[in-house]
Amino acid sequence: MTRGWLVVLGVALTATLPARAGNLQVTLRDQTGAAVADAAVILRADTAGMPVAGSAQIDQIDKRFVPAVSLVPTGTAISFPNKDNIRHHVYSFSPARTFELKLYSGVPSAPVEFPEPGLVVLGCNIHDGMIAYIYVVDTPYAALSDREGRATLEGLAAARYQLEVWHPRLREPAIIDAALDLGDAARALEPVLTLEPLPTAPPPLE
Ligand SMILES: [Cu+2]
Repeated sequence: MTRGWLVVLGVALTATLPARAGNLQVTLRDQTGAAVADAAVILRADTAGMPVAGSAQIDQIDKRFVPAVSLVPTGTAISFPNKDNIRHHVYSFSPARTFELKLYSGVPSAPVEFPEPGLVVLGCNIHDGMIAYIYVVDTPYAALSDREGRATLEGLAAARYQLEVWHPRLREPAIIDAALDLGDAARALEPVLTLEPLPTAPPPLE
């Protein structure tokens, strides 16, 4: 095999690759400079397509929901195992998904599906302090920030995206950039969020 032939082959392979993908790293801080964990960093684009639904789990341990914040794609089925030796009564009155798992121990027989995008706030009818958040998104490009306030979105097709951030301490999702051009390069952004006090209880069961 000659060297010239190898060079030609390399050019041909490059030409058949799809548009190259970029990465976005977002580091979130609040108005005091503290890192913001458990924020949903979301990119939307008309060309993004729909996410792949999966499954998830939210446990009840020591009268707390674990994890307290979940980010899931639309269509995800979530199970709610009760790992305490007392009964819980899990409910949501959020418009994106209203449901009730009446007083139970152990693992409910069926998981709960979340077909609509939006915020779902969970409570327990027995324990007022129990609260958790499920943020359901209809885009494949979303990630929760870690303890350092960092979220990385990889494999992004070159496009113009709307960048949103949601967090339990934001009254509504913050639009960080309505027309963020992401090409094939890596980008890093460091938005500052103005956070409100954390709610201490979910909306009451009526
Ligand atoms: Cu409970």
